[in-house]
Amino acid sequence: MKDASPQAVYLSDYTPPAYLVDKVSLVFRLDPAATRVLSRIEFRPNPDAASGQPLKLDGEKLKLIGAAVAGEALQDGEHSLTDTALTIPASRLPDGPFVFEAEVEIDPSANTALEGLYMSNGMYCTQCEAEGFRRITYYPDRPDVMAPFHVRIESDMPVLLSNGNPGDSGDGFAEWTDPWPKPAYLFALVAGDLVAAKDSFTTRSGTPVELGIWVRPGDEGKCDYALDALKRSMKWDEDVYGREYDLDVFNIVAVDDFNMGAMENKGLNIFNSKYVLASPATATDTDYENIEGIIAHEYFHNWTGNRITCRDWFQLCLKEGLTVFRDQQFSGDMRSKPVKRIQDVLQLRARQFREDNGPLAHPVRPSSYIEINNFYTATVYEKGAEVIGMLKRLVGDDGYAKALDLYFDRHDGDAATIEDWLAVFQDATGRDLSQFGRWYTQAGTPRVSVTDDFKDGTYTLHLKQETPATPGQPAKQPQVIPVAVGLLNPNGDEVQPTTVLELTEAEQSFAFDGLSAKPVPSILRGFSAPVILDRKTTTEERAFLLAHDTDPFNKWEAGRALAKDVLARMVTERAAPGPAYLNALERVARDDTLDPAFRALALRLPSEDDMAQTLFDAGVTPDPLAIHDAREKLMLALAEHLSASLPRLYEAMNIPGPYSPDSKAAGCRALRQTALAMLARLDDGKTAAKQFRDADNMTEQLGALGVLLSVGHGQEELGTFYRQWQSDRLVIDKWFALQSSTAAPRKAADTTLALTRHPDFDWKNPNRFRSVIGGLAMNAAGFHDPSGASYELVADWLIRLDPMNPQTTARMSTVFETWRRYDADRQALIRGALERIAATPGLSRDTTEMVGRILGSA
Ligand code: 0A1
Ligand code: ZN
Repeated sequence: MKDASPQAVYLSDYTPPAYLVDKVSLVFRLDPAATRVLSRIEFRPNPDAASGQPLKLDGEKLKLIGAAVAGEALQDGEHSLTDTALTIPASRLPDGPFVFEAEVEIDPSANTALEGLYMSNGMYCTQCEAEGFRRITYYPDRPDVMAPFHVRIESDMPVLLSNGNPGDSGDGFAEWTDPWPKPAYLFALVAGDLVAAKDSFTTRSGTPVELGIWVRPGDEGKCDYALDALKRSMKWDEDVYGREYDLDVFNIVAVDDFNMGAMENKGLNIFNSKYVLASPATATDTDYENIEGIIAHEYFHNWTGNRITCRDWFQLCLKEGLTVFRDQQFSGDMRSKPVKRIQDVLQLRARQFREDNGPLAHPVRPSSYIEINNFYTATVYEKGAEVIGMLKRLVGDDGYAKALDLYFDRHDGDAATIEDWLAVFQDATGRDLSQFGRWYTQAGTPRVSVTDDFKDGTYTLHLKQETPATPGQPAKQPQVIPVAVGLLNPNGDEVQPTTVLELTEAEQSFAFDGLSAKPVPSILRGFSAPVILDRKTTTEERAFLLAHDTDPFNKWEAGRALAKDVLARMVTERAAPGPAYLNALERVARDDTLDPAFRALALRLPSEDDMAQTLFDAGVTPDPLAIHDAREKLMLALAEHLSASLPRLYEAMNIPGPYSPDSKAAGCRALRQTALAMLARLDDGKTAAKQFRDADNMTEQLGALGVLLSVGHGQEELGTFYRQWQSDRLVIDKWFALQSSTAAPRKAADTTLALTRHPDFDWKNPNRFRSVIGGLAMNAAGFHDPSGASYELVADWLIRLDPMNPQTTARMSTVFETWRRYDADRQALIRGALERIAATPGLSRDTTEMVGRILGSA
């Protein structure tokens, strides 16, 4: 890990592998500190590569016991060994196919990075994406080398799992065969004292599949929802994409120590337990929603990622953008499409726009990287999904369906590229996508500015696009931007239903004629492109769209824009919130024809971070404390304005009967929670305290506790909560996160410091670390406290975690990515913290790259 001068890898340097693999056989003799891995790999020269090349196998942190080529042991001098590779010269290799065998020793118990084979709570598990397999044995660890795997696990652990279908098993061993050629990053092995929640699914062609969710004994009662989500995902992929599952078993394992959300290993998905385990008493509605989405995401990877994988890691969005797009479609179908779209856009703006407008901006398909693990980003995932949504809009639903069928037909079993993907769309639809391809190569969020005029019954929209410079990309070309537009008459009727304008030039005008009055435009309906829309407009027009727009996304967007205008004026001019906004929101709150989940979203105020970015974009240096205070005041003003209807709303959203995680019930609870937060401003938390006492589910218990803390109460309840849930790791994560993320701005650093001294602060567990340290960073005003205490605390902990777990440290360093938004004093403090991290001796390649890019020096 401790490379002195990390080297960048470039897309333009891609060369095909010198050798392909026909078959892999692995034997694992598991031992916590000295696991032996015996490999037998059938190689053959790649006909598409230059001949006579050496065999270069990746390998890190491996102790080589012995190796042989074509049955003959390698002698000293017949190979070269470095910290990262084993190389055998061509002269030592037979012409044509040959077998390579090796035995290595690894130490899973010392593996705190959670890449490769490691231990979590006494169980063995693996994480091989992106380049973890090289920590298991010597192998061409690159996604364009695909092979069938046979695995034998020898261990006295009761449950032994790997990819594919089960084979022989007996006392102390189990064998698995995966018939589908796969890259090494999809390899997985699990061994432990586990129990399964089981079910089955019959594919539409009649093949039964055994489903198992493997958890620690005691947790088997918390798998029902995940199992149900899995079966719904399997059915949905058959119905919507025509994709069937292709093995006899599908297993999921929940592990407590995991760097990311989950991993799509072939036939053996490994999940962060947070995205599997749920019961009404311990999981919130958001947890249930995340579980459904992530189970679907990993399952959908079976086709988009596993059957068709990426040629190289630059093509990561090929599998991730498409799979996110598919899981978003699925969740929209399972729940409410408009609500899902709004949630996805909120996420996109909070994570991807933030990234795209700062020092870490990079294209959906980057062209170079130092550490690939640093590119599992919102841009690759979420913007990658938006790009696919735009493609679908441009070619239409039928064109999209045809293109996807062609993609699966043409590329099944391939390691493909974005060029392959676009060629499929061109061939299936006849559309030239050369300009569209810029969405993959240009970083930055395009700004689309709009002006309009109306003359002689013709309404004209003038659109202009501009993408700001991003690191390494000073000048940008115009992109193809689908702008979905509808027009409303001043009386509120729609005169022009949604039509998609294709903005391809830097400036372009679009006319609509035959109109009797100047219409009100509803632009970028459904958020038809990931751009920032810039249009001077009035409060009245926004209130009009909030009341009348037929497009649910833009209806919500109008309310959002109103709130941002109000908040911006409260911050910059100390203006009081005006009646236009308060009355508009009152109408939403009282409109029982609207979906409660939609109303909850419409009543929710923009986050403090969102406001900071909005002000910064408008040329104002954001003061996080002023934003926090303004937001609190606006909340109070709203509460006072709605005071007559809040108790009724709170009661009306109380659904009788036992808790159910379905989206309708969750929507009611979300609106009830919004009402509770406002009520607390009026009754000093009385209703919230009662809800906390009476709650029979985690959504309401945690919701009440959060509200109590936000109005300066809840200390006693924090204790009660802790005592009740002390033995449930996932619930205690919430307990930690709530405190660091909601602490009063000036107390946030101290509160977090105290939490880090709590006996349950197991900082080596990524979930716990993220709860406490990540929670502080989410507390915008507390994180940016002018003393700099929070910056220092976060830096201290990143420095401490880095040698243990570079991946999680590097990801967490992005909390500093927005530093250039702030005033000179804060910038100096953050720079100091970042430089201190950068200067840490032996800092990992992961964190070195991230901190360097954030500082602008890499
Ligand atoms: N492919 C997984 C995400 C993932 C990526 C990297 C990991 O470790 C470095 C782990 C998981 C997904 O998209 O769900
Ligand atoms: Zn994924």
